[in-house]
Amino acid sequence: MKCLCKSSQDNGGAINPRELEDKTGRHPCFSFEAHKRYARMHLPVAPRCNISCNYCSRKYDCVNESRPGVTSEILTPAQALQKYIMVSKKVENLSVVGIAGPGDALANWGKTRKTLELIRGRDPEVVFCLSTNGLLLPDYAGELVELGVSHVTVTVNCLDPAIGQGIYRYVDYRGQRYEGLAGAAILIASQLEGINYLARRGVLVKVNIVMIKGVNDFHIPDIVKRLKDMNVFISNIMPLIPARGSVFENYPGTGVKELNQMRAACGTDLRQMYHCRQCRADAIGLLDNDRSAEFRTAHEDGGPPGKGAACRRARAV
Ligand code: CLF
Ligand code: SF4
Repeated sequence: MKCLCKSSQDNGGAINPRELEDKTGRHPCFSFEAHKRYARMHLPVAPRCNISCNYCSRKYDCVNESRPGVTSEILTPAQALQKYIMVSKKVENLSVVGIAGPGDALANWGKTRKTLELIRGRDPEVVFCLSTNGLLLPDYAGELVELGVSHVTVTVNCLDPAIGQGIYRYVDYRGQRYEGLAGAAILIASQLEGINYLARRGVLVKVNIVMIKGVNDFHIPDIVKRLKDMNVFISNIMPLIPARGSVFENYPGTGVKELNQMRAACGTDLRQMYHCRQCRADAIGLLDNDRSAEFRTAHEDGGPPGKGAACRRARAV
């Protein structure tokens, strides 16, 4: 594991502030205006996950960043490059390439890094975006900056391990499985360390929070205040969508009204995202017009959900 203590002091990383502003104006998730005009493409190269969220069903994409109930193809980095080349010729205003599962982008670091390297070799301009549960951010945040990843989303559902033990079943870390308080404490500490580092290096950080009634909803304003202090750019409070087969499958989902009330309350502290579409890990196009079905390839090597060796639980932006 790389220590981030020293390098986290500087803000002069690979990302130039003016360039970042320009990129954000073309990022459909970080800018409300941009979402009407600019398209993003997710590359599903990351099937494995290293934690177990109670709202996740491994049969579906990661609920943190993707919509439950839809499956994704899994691509190798070389296939991802080919797909990017093809899609970039056909989708107008494609400005962002994102890695959002279907598992955790950093739990599949070799594939994620290779994919970004291959695409950067072909396109020096496209904006790189990545979503993660944050467990391995202290390990890879420095490399993300070096690779030119300018926008990162981390799902942070709580700051208190006592709450986290009700949200996470286990955390696999450094070859060991941690449950309960211990697992939640490791995850939360990693998330905060990683976010701090990225924000100090000029990366724009979005934090997704899954709002779960009676579990973490009362705690969300405190999370958002802490995020503000850490210079997080925007928070995206998302509804719990009880997924069949997940621990929370019989929990009440979060209604639009209560969700928007929470967003409005937290909006006094931090910019809020209202236009998230909880998209798929292989989404392509404008947020309001997913064109992924047009581009699904015949060479997928992942097989249908639940049948591959790799975990398809993909969600957590
Ligand atoms: Fe993808 Fe996420 Fe980047 Fe956007 S999605 S990795 S930040 S490019 Fe966007 Fe989709 Fe909502 Fe995510 S609408 S689920 S917030
Ligand atoms: Fe959590 Fe996403 Fe991993 Fe599922 S895939 S356990 S939602 S981080």
